[in-house]
Order: sequence, then structure tokens, then C-alpha cells
Amino acid sequence: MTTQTTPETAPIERTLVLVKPDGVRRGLAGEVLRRVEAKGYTLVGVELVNAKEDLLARHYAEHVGKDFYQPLVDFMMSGPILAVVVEGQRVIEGFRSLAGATDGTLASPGTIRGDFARSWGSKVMQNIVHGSDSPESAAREIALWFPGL
Ligand code: IDP
Repeated sequence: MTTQTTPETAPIERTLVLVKPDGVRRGLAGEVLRRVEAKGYTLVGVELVNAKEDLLARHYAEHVGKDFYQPLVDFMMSGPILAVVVEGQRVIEGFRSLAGATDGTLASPGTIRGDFARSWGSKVMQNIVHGSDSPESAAREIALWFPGL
């Protein structure tokens, strides 16, 4: 018989959340942190970062070579990013749920992207936040953005 993992018994995870330059520029960093804390997650690392190209190349390694890769990296260097490590049970999928779908136009109302992003034309990659998509990505990304944590 397999053991069922319920939300109560799920292990505590960490995820990397980024408030992207559009979110910081628009004064939404506090709103993102408020939603994370209101959900019951814990902030364990917070830093405002002017990301360099080599960090972004490693962060977005899976997108290297795609049409939107360079515009995405340029956008991510267009202003400060608030990098946050968030902890909690099932926080990786939990934050993805708070963030909403990648395309802000289609993201459900009530999600961060659904409430604040539209993603059209040259702004297509501007969707306020990033959240790690798996335990492996979270470990890799936290090591990149918070090498001491
Ligand atoms: P996610 O952020 O919802 O996990 P990913 O597919 O991992 O989405 O893409 C990373 C980021 O790259 C997105 O958040 C968005 O900013 C940007 N992006 C993804 N797909 C496109 C695209 O088709 N055009 C432009 N930018 C894109």
C-alpha cells in the first residue's frame, strides 16, 4: 500500500520567488509579499538584486535559444528584482497557484498575474513574478540567487 501525502503531512519545501522589474517598478513588491504571507508561508530570504546577464543565463537555461530569450533577459535587467525564498508545506505548487498562468491575459482573476498583468505585444514577458516549478528547479534557483542560504 502506498503512503498518501496529504497537505498536513507534506514536507516543508522552499521555493524561489522573484518580483520581476515590472512588479518592482509598479510598486507591487509589497502586494506580492502580502499575498505570500497571508497564505501562511514564511519569508526566509529577501534581497533586492540588479541581476547580471550570467545569472539570468543560468536561471533561464531552459529557454536559451528561444525567440523570446534575449528580450526576456533584457527585461529582467531593466530594473531591480526582489528575490525571495519562501518556505512552507507544498509551497512550490502553492506559489505557482498564487501566481497564476504565465500569460497574464489568460491568468485567472484573483491570482497575482490575473490581477496585475496583461502580457501583450512587447510586454508579453512582463508577468510580475517568477516561482520555481519543481523541487529540482527550486534547489537550483535558490543556490543561484542565495548562494549562502
Ligand atoms: P513561468 O514563469 O510561468 O514558469 P516559463 O514557461 O518558465 O513560465 O517562462 C519563463 C518566463 O519567460 C515567463 O514568466 C515569461 O516572462 C517569459 N515567457 C514565456 N513564454 C514566453 C513567450 O512565448 N514570449 C515571451 N516571453 C515568454
